[in-house]
Amino acid sequence: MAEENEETGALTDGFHLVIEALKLNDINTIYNVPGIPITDLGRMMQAEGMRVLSFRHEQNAGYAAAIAGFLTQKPGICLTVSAPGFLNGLTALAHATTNCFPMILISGSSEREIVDLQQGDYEEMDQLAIAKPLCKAAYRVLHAEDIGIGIARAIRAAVSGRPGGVYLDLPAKLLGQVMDQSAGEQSLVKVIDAAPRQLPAPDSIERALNVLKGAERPLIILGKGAAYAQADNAIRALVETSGIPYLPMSMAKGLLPDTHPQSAGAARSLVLKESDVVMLIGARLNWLLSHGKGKAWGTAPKKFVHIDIEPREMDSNVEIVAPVVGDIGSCVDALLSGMGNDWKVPPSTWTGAVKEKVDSNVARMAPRLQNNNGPMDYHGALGALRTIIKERPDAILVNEGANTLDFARSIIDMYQPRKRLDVGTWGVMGVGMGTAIAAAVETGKPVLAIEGDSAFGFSGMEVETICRYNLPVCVVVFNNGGIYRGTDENSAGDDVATTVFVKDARYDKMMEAFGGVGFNATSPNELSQAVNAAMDSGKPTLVNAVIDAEAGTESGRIGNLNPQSVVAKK
Ligand code: OXT
Ligand code: ADP
Ligand code: MG
Repeated sequence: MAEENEETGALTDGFHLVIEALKLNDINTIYNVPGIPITDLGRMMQAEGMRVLSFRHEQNAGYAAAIAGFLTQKPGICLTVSAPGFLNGLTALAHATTNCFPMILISGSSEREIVDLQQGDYEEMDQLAIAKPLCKAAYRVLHAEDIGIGIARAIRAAVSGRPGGVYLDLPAKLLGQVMDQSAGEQSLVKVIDAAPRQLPAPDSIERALNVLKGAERPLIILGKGAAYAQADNAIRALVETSGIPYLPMSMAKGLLPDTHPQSAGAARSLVLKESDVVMLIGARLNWLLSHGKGKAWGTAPKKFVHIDIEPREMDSNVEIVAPVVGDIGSCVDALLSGMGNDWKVPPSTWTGAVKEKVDSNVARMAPRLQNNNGPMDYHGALGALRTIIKERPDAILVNEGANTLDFARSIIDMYQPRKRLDVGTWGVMGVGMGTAIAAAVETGKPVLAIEGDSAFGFSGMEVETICRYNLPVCVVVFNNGGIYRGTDENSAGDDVATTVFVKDARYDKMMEAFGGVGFNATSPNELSQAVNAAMDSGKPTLVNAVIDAEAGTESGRIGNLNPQSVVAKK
């Protein structure tokens, strides 16, 4: 606490003001890697009752903070040292911004006077300038009396409007700056209504309802913005009252249970092609939706209704005939009340055709999920894990990889909102362990992380972190010996092919090295037993799932994005 000084009265300093400003705004969890100049800040935070989780690499701490923001609607905080630590955290900050997750990267920095004259300070870098293009806002605080306002600005910038990443630069000198304690207390700011509701204009609602009324083959697409908004009951009511089939984007799965009769998840191609009116709720028409045009969308003319908090998202790729700008909760409420009691559900020729396609795709997949082959294929292994999630619907599923991601997305049904956390808008590998750790810390729920062996390698060292904090995380590494497959060969030399890893690797031993539980599973039955035991015990566990090295395909479901050389391959 503040030191007593007989002449000037009680004093405080930058360290304490940062801590008090965060606590005043209900921010109590920090994801960090210690070092100069923030080691003592972490220690003091812990001493003041905050939860400070130390990672092995800032990128993983950053991914943890990003997903914490998605899960809680409060900015997740990642705390790093200067230059290299800051840069390690920056990928996650950019990822948070890209995915519209609220996060604040707080980094210590070197002496401004030396940095600006480029005189070679310890870890010298103009961090503010570097962060700026990669986040929503970037601030630097130079005076202790501005810490309160700086943190308030960072919080509001992260969560208001379209959420995103914010950078906050805290020079080393600032932390040690001293000021009068009561003036310090008065300088702190409690952010009131950090993400104010944004009501849609009534005429935009009327316009949207008119477009929907004229539809013969309407479709709702729910994106992760809808999951973030935590307007779960209203969204469900809108879908059910409208009678419109809906397609969940990956992280919106479970907003309504995937087994819901209106889910068109298993008829994706059909509904994109055949629909005539599409209402997007918290989903962008980016690459994941083929930009709203082209082959995936068929030749039938489309009209788009778009609900989003960010006005500039409208017409980003195609014309939006009914833009509805506002927060999803308010927009969905307004649409619902505008529908009234005499809303006409879509023709059964449309809903029946969608249902028929869903049923036939589900039935076609079902027998493949039953196989008990060893080594496992994706369907057998994921069939076993699908049952586990069905029986434990409140567990959180973390998922990354290529084939491991794409097969898991369509095979594993989700039943509750915000339970599926994955690679997001960039398809980034490496989010796995940070995401799993934050999911366990923020929700207290058991976590099942289904990881390609390549994907896992990006953050694998964090199994030590999982063991250190004894988190209820079960990691299943889909070990097919490589990126996409383990079978590529290099015909030109002794090095193995670029996509291939050490054969018969035992990732389970990594977890054992830190006191967790390791299993090697060679069949779906073994996998099921091992994962059930892990989920029952809540002990940190890693299951090495031996997958047929030939089972995957290049880049999973997005192989079409690979450029093709015009010169034949050797
Ligand atoms: O309707 P149709 O007939 O089309 O059928 C669809 C659905 O209707 C149907 N379906 C169902 N059928 C039956 N039952 C049910 N329940 C059901 N549900 C759905 O199934 C099909 C498919 O449905 P889906 O998936 O919804 O539809 P589709 O067409 O695939 O959707 C399109 C997309 C684009 C929305 C979707 O594919 C998608 O979301 N894709 C995301 C892809 C992605 O992000 N991939 C990750 C990146 S790949 C690559 O970049 C990798 N790298 C490079 C790298 C990266 N990424 N990052 C960094 C930091 N460095 C490098 C690397 C290194 S992946 C990778 C590692 C890979 O190796 P691993 O070892 O980790 O993994 P393995 O591959 O396993 O070895
Ligand atoms: P997905 O990848 O699932 O399709 P995207 O990340 O592309 O989802 O889209 C999420 C969208 O949700 C963003 O355009 C973002 O502005 C929007 N969004 C996030 N939170 C809210 C909210 N509370 N109200 C309205 N829109 C939101
Ligand atoms: Mg693999």
